Amino acid sequence: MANKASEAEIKAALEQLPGWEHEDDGIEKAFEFDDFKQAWAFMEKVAAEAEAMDHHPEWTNVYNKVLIRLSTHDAGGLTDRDFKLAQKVEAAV
Ligand code: HBI
Repeated sequence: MANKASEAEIKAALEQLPGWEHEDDGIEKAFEFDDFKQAWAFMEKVAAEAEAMDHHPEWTNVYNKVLIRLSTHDAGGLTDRDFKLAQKVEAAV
């Protein structure tokens, strides 16, 4: 799926990604950790996966919370790359 995902494809992909929500042209999930050190360790893992994929999250971190938003800017919406990175994010928790 190199092109923008259809609503049906998005729905099917999100069934495999508990907690992720479709917002506008992306998917989002908020993560909470015990402290900043754990949040940062998680972000380091996700950053390495993102760089390896050449696909990068929009994210914010406040102390122990990390909000991640994934969207394929080049395609103007969601693609398989977002769902693949979301799976890697889940594996990094
Ligand atoms: N990351 N989320 C996201 N979406 C993109 O379209 C994207 C990216 N990282 C790199 C990238 N595109 C490159 O293909 C170029 O746009 C530099």
